Amino acid sequence: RRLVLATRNAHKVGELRDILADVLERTGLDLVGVQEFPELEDVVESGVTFAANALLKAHAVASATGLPALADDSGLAVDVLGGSPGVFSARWAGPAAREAVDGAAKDRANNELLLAQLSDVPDEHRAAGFVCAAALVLPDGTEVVREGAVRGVLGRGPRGDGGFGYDPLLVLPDGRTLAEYSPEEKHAVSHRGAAFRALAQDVVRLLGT
Ligand code: ITT
Repeated sequence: RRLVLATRNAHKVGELRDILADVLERTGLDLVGVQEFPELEDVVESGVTFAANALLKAHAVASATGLPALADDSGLAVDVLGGSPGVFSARWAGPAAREAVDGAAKDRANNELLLAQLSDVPDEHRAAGFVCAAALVLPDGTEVVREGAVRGVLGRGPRGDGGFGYDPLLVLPDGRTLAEYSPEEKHAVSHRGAAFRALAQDVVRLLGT
């Protein structure tokens, strides 16, 4: 039995294969990517919350494929910016991010813009966190969303080579950025780890044999 992962972000695919490894083994479900369905169209992420966008993506893929679908909508919320970039995290640098030739260049453009916007913000006001909404939608329309979050402070420059996106900027309480964590360490504390470990129980309840 197949479960479709409704994301085009290769980093999310890699992280979710790790985070969901146990539940996939337990249920015998086979996680397949959206690239196996070339007819699928891109979903317009018009929601104003992570949960709304995760549901939009999962519903689109579940109804187009007739298979249960999982989606992740996530981003960085900066306190002093009132929660921005939020649902706009992937495209915060706008044209600069769009013109970037690869994902890493796009991440760099987003990170540089955010650091420039916060250059005058003192250390005590640099609190921020990642948020993830994890959605499961079945072809009959049944839907579940679970959320997870991780908090830290934004550094003044990137540090570390792991992870993706804004990971090199978010300094956790132990003084390391998420990009300085191993994948296993990141999943243990991350917004995505928390959201999908919670959703894994719904996968077992709704799709387990
Ligand atoms: P899909 O919609 O296809 O899943 P996307 O990358 O466009 O891919 P989002 O709209 O959810 O996904 O945007 C997520 C962005 O938030 C992502 O591109 C990063 O900039 C940031 N982000 C999310 N999770 C992150 C993480 O674990 N570490 C660093 N940055 C993260």
